[in-house]
Amino acid sequence: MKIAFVTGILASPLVVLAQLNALAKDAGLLYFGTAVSPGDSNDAPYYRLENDIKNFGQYTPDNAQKWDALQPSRGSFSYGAADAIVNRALSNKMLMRCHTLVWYSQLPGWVSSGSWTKDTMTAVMQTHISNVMGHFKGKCYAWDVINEALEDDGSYRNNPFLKALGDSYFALSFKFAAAADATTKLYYNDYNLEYFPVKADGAVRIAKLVQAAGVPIHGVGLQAHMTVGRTPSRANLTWTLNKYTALGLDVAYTELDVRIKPLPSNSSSLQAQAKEYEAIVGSCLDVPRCVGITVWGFGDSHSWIPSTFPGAGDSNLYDKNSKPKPAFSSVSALLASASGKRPPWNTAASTTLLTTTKPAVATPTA
Ligand code: 9MR
Repeated sequence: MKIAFVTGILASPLVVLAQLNALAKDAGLLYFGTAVSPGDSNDAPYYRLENDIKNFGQYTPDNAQKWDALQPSRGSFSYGAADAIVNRALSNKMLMRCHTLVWYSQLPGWVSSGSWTKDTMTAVMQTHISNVMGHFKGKCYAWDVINEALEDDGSYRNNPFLKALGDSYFALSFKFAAAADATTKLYYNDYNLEYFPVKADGAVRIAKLVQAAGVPIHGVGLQAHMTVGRTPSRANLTWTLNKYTALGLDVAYTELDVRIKPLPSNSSSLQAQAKEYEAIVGSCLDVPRCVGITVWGFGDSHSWIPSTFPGAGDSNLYDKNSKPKPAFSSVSALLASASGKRPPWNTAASTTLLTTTKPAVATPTA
């Protein structure tokens, strides 16, 4: 039995130890993880927490494994920054969620501005996926094979892959991924699935297309970039997660943060944020095939939010000085209260590949 809390002279407030991952595992999840960036080492208190396996058991590189970082020019692969993160995770005995292979954003110019036919795009995707996954083979617990292929209305996002291949690029990407590394979980990953049922159904459609092609897909990642005051209830979030588990898939929250607007935050917005983090983590606990939770950074000075959503911020579990916020305490308390209520995550039980008996999708020849 782990000691989760140190109480002061009075029972409240609780001073919570940094044990998110240990608590999550006791509660039956596989990990509690965080996005990491090479620059994190410049902030010593933050970096100490990041490297503490009691607090984080899984890393996702925030940018280091994106196409523009790994294959900036055609045929020339550059793995240094990503290797540093993957090797650090493995030497810390942490899991890696690897991110991401086929995504419209952070593509190098030679892909985004190229003019592609069905065959040439197929070859480019296959080369990228097989090189990258081959390089990291055996080191990634999961890969986000396709990221953000949907618009909020559930339609397919126009991108160079859709343009060249139509909706056949979904199954093709997963097919190339499965061929490159059969040891990893293959995920479709997107944002706003929590907010928009039509978008959530779009991800169901994509998963079904992949399954119908006889190609493995193991999970759907819900990014969970949330906004205080707008986060759906725990029951509503659970309902969304179950859309994917009903297809035999795992689910995970892959990029969680809950931004506050207006700033500065105050005790009431921080308390509301704590409740909303609790609803999200609670929904994962409620779904047996919810594997784990990854936050997209954990300190308010390490966040993508202020530059992307001016006027919003303070979205993380720790403040700008890496001190725990109310959301950290509420998540820790919730995980502690769930200790032993689910069996420990059984990786073997989640390896069923749901494919149909249809013949494998044909690869257009280049
Ligand atoms: O955290 C990443 C940030 O540093 C980049 O500027 C941004 C550019 O698109 O990408 C961020 O990560 C994104 C992730 O890869 C996919 N989902 C949305 C994340 C936040 O934009």
